[in-house]
Amino acid sequence: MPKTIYVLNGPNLNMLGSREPDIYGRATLADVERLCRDTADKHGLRMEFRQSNHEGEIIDWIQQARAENAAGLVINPAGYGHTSIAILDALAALEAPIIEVHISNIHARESFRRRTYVSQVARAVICGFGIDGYALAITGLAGLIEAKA
Ligand code: CA2
Repeated sequence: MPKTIYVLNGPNLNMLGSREPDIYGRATLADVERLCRDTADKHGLRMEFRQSNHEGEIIDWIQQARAENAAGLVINPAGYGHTSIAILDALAALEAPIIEVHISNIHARESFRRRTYVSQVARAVICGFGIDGYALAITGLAGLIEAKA
């Protein structure tokens, strides 16, 4: 049975490709999903790919990942990474490895973007590689999952 990973995306990422191409590039969220699916397939992993503008819905999906014994989780929490203790609490209850991704280099932008609560519980953090960061995150996650098997 293939192992399942979750790839979760926070608020406004549904707008990728439509604005601010200098910061976030021109790829759409559908392009990100395709890249993630190709990468997950390459590693024999099943993938749930989701995006929400609602904090509670993201928390429900993190709890679902836990209930379904997901092998790992990649999250771009977007703005919620900088603000949401509730998402941090949900992630902290997950035993599976968590990889945090940001498309932009959050350390080279406004100072409020430098701190993310999610980083406290992430096994690894990738930022600044554009959407390729998602493929790097899934590849890294696959290595951790294999090492554990
Ligand atoms: O760089 C990232 O991936 C971010 O997580 C993106 C968030 C931002 O709040 C984080 O600090 C860094 C914003 C997502 C909004 O994405 C848009 C993309 C295109 C047009 C409008 C918004």
